[in-house]
Amino acid sequence: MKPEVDYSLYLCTDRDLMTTETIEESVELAIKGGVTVVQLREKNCTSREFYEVAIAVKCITDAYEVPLIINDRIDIALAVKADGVHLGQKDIPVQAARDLLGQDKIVGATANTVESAVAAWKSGADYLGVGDVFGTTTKNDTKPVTVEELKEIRQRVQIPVVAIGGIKQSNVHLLKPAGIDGIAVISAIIGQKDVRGAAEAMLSSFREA
Ligand code: TZP
Ligand code: MG
Repeated sequence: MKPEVDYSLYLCTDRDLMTTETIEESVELAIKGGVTVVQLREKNCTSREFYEVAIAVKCITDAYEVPLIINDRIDIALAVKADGVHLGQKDIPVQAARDLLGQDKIVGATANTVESAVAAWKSGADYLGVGDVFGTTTKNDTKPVTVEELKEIRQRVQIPVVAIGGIKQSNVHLLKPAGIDGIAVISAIIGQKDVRGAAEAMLSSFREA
């Protein structure tokens, strides 16, 4: 069965920015602070390391019954029995991932235009990550998406839409007109000294908005 997912506070990990010894510690603190879904995002490690970190993180997400999504890698998602994968525009197509993973896994897709959002939805994506909404310093090759475009995407697809890119406590309220389902955050949670407190603050800012 595909899990019911609350996308309100979607954490993406980043080992380069983390303030704890291990990713597992950061993930546990973030979940205690209210993170509702975790994406393991590993850009600079071997497949073996990715697999091992995924196993370790899955112990935490399972203990708190929070869904675990693997960025980019269907093989790792299958190997560790994660809840799903997240695919960018340069990763394997949503339909191909669905064929490999089946109906019980979550397939998320990145979109930064109305056209790519509608296409991903029609190909069977379960949710969309849309951004870069506020200008991030965490990822280089992002394309800007305005709050207006975000709102249009939200209205045009019938799957949850999560905004991403430079989202901080101070700008969450600006997303309100878009009516989105959640916010995806890296640095404003993972990069903070008080990971748990940062997650709590982000969740309450999103809920207030
Ligand atoms: N995709 C679009 S922006 C981004 C990704 C992965 C990075 C978001 O990181 P941060 O630190 O929350 O701006
Ligand atoms: Mg990717």
